[in-house]
Amino acid sequence: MRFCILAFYLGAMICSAGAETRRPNILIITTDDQGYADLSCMGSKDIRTPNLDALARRGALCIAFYSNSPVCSPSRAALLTGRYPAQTGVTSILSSTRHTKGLRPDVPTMASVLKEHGYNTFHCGKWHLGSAEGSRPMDRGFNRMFGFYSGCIDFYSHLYYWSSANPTHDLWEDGKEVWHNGEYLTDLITEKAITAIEGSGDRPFFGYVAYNAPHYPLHAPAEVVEKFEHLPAERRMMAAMLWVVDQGVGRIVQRLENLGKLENTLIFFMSDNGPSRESRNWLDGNTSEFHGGSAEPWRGAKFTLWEGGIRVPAIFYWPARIPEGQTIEVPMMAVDVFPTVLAAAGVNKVPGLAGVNLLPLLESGVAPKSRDFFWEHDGEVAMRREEWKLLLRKNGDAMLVNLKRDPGETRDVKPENPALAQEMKERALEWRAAVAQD
Ligand SMILES: [Ca+2]
Repeated sequence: MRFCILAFYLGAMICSAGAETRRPNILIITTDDQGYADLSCMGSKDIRTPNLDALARRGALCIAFYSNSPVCSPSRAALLTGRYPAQTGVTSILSSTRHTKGLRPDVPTMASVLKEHGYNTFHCGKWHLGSAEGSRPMDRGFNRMFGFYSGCIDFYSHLYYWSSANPTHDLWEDGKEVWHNGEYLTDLITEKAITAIEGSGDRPFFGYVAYNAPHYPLHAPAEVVEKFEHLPAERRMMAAMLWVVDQGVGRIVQRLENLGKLENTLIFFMSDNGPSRESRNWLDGNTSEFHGGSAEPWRGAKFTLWEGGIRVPAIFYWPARIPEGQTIEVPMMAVDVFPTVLAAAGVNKVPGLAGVNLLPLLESGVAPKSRDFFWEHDGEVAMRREEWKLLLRKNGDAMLVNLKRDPGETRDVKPENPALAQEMKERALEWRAAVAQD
């Protein structure tokens, strides 16, 4: 009898360990203000991203992937909660004092849900979803964290000193302020991410690695800048910063492989919004628009609802499940990542999510049912339905474009399609009213 009981428990332990090893690790990697065309696998001739290119080659490169906002905080809010920004309490760029509140407390995050289901969770890098106590990563489901709460910091001193705010030192580890004067932020983020992965042991992990590059200030190590000396000034620093990010991704992937974890790790990569045209990217006091980042072939950039502001590079990679060598043109968006991750982890659906599970598409080419996509930014609204896109200005003016025939969004075809324009306008306004009430 004793043997039978022992055998039963041993069997249960083996089953449970087996189930545990089958649950994938989840690693989300983001960059900040990296343009649609600013990876070599997206066509860049001067920016070199061999490690991200390798992930794209061995997984799925998504060429119609949308951020849910053209600016940092609401984009990240949507990614981490699976809801449209208006449903999270974060609809614009958050300020960066230590009293700034962020995500609505009642909204679960990917981290809080996966933590409840036994995942080790960690965040490294930029947060920008609230700096006040109660809003920080460890208040929102992360077991561990290393990084900063504000929108950007100096890459070497880790001070926030932008806009009208007074300088604020902004570097934290597991909720405590830490100092790493002179250490390059991108490398620190990589190192801490690797440490967190190593510390996750046998439990599956959920990691959110949010690089701040290539967001201003444009800083990179001198030896890396030298590699890109042949490029024009506005391109040189961007290429150098992205090179260090890419090397970091390569180091993380290599470590996962060495630990035997790579095969069953779902890696998702995206930029949070389009390239910045802000003059503060310059390093020479220039006050003209900055064109160091590229959203080609799209119109617009960060802060706009043109494709260039919201259409971003994205990659899904999971050797165990996602076939390699895919380039996917089906439109998808950041709020789809949460339901996709839940499906991958075998966790029941969370109520209130705005997106869909993309695994059937990624694994076997079964596209989600046709659906409408919506954005809202600074009083403007945009909607995409199939190849049609409607932009509603603050003053009520509408523009309808056909993305298939006019990818550069240059020609208003509302006069030829008045009924469709009216229907889409009504639907977009209904959507705006509905998410504002959630
Ligand atoms: Ca950004």
